[in-house]
Amino acid sequence: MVTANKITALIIVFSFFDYAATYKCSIGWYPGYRGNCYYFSRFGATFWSAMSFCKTVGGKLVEIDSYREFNEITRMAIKKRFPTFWIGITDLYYEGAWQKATTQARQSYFRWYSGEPNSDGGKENCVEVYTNRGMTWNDQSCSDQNPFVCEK
Ligand SMILES: [Ca+2]
Ligand SMILES: [Ca+2]
Ligand SMILES: [Ca+2]
Repeated sequence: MVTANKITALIIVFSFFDYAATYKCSIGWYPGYRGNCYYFSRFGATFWSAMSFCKTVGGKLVEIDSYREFNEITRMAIKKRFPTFWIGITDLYYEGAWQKATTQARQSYFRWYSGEPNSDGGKENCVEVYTNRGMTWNDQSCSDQNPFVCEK
């Protein structure tokens, strides 16, 4: 029989795991998908500056591994009122071959806005998220300035 004491003990154990998961991330980072920690920049930067910033703080420009991860970080970006933000996906190395910017693994999950990617002007090689257009993606010039999300 499950007693009230056992239930209390279970609640304490689970609260501890919640606490451990929350505080695994350093100050300013949010816990999320598969135990990762996420940082949301308060400033805009080019794609390459965003990459080096994330590296400097011990992470990488966020790489989207699944809809669940994308959905989690985009909802947080919406709360922070980011109109757009960079994610770590590029086709800089080979036009039309989208890969993760840091690990260079092939990107298999996509969520393009209608008509994208269009490589406008033949020089759009980096991916930004439109938070206000159904959380979809656009290929954009890498020298544009956007807020961004780091992951570690
Ligand atoms: Ca990821
Ligand atoms: Ca391109
Ligand atoms: Ca585009």
